[in-house]
Amino acid sequence: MLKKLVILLTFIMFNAAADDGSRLWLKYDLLKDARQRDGYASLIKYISINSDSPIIATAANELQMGFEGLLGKKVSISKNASGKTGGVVLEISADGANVQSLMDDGFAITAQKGNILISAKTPSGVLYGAFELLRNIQTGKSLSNLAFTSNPKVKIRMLNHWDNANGTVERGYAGSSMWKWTELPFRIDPRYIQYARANASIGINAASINNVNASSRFLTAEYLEKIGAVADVLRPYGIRVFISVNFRSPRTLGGLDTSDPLDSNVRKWWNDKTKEIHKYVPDFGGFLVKANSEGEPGPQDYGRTHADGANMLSEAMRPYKGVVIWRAFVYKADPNGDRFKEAYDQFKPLDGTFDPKVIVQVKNGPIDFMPREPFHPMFGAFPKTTLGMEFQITQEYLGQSTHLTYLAPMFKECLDSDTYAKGKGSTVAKVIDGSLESHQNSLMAGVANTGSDANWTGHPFNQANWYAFGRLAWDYTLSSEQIAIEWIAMTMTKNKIAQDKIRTMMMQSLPIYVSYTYPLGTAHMMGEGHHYGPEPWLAKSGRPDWTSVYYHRADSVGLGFDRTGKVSNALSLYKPEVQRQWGNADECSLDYLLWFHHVPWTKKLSTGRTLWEELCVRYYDGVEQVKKMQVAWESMKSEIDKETFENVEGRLKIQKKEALWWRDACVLYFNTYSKMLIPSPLVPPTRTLDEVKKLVEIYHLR
Ligand code: GCW
Repeated sequence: MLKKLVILLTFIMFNAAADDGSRLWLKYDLLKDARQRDGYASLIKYISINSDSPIIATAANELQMGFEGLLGKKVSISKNASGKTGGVVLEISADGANVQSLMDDGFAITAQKGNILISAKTPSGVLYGAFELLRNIQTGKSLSNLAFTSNPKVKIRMLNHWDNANGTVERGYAGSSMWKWTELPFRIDPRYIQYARANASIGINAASINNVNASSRFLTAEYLEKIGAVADVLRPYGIRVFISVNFRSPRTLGGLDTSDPLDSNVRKWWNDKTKEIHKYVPDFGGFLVKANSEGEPGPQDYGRTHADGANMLSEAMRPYKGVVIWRAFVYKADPNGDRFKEAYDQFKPLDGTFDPKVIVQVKNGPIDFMPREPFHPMFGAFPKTTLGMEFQITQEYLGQSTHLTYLAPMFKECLDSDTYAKGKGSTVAKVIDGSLESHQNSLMAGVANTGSDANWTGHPFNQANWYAFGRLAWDYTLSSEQIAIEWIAMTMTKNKIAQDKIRTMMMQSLPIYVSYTYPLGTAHMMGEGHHYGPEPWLAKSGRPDWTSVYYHRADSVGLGFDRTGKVSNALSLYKPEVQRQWGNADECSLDYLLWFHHVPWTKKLSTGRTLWEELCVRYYDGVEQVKKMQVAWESMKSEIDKETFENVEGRLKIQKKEALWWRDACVLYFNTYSKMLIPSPLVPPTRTLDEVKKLVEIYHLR
């Protein structure tokens, strides 16, 4: 009897195994509704392929695995079996009717002659179509009368890993690096394959595998062999590998006495090195370069320009398909300047001088991935240069791995912004997809949030940001809500009521985070170095533009950085329509107000409250909203996997504690300038500013 009980308990324990999140949105658990399952199964009896491409094999195997999990049915794969009905037919076709409107990676899914036909011009297109079909089943969509075509908006859809050779990850909050450099090339961690599947499932087709603060080590033969092994794993998933390079490599690695981009020996060194890279990685994606930024070497060290540097590398890449991605994240330390304008000013004279193979990668905003930034003024102002987008998926300034913040609305806010470069409708999205100025290349990059944590991203909800990035790089017209709905259904729960509640939480999460950290267009007030928690009083740092006071400019009169003609005039970098949108403090959206104006504490805003009152209300409201998120989450306990539930529950507790920390720090600190009462019915913080300042030490962040 006892033995039977033990067996039963063991059975229950193993079958109710908690979900560690490692399967991401590709869970493929058996659909609970038998009728629905049978409905799908009746349409899917076999998988047919018409090619030996390894990518097609990936697609067929993925479908087979997905059908087995979701439908509980083993479906065979056979070659050229499309004559029968009831098949999922994967078809590469150069010119069939289905593929006529398709770009290279695009696909069509159609119901034809009793089969589900996935057609594309390229193997990658078929792979993306296969994942789309699986997503349809995972999210419970009907498969009858399928007639669906999809093309990616952007050609290079890329993750940038800021991973170091020693296993650390710059701004990584999910454990250490997922790349095991000491084991490569001999041992291939199975997680590389899971990573590749996850990326392919959302259309990501490129990855730069090392930190942009790059070590030359990655260009040694030893490391190139390791990188080659990674590329071999990613290739069948349609993903190309890029390498971040250190501009000084000809000196540090090649033994030359200069890295001057106009020096013939330096150019030869890069040409030879690029050739060598292609021996290990024949489909090498290209170089990613951070130069003359935050102490990194670059062409300016030799009196040369960014274009000189980038064009030297593109010359080396000329015989090959890949590109050169040159980052525009540059800024000089000038206490009297405005960092907002730096990249624009340095790059503007170079528009038209970059080789067509060069893509200049621009962060979404002019400062640095702040929770809310106006779109970067370079977008729309560089007609002759291919500009790519750099978003940050890892949440350096957005609560890292402990605050729930769904970033799709932030990505969208930037992409949908109108630059007015060629009149109304010249959105940032149209700049970076190349359509506005008819550029051949296009790029959307996201700084990855993946690490060695079992669930890849630390906070379970951070997975949604990886997912949303990929989906938007494929199609930025998708709504944030739609993407959240998909992700929740595949990842979190099948219960409709819980799905709605989670969607609401996700959609509100960014505005909530902004309320208790950076309301009304404030920026850059986080703890020094680690960038976690509040430190609005930070006045001394290695550089003036690494302090907080440089940005918020609080004084006895008011708060905010005047970027109108009266002070920095950064607004003048935008087109007149955009200047009008933000240039007048009475009309500027409150979300952006303090980005552009120094506003008196006593000024009445459109809400009817003074600036000081509005600031307090937002900080306090942010905290209250976090409490509401906690209540909402608790109400879903029975519908969420236990491990995931408790994981999020714990992180929400941290978020509440730290929202209070932000609120008290900022309200108490700004109060020393405004000298106004915290408006009732808000209750003043129970701790003093000095006590809050000490928290930085208590949190061991220094
Ligand atoms: O946001 C800042 C980060 C640095 C980063 C840099 C960059 C890779 O604090 O850690 O360095 O931006 O984007 O180059």
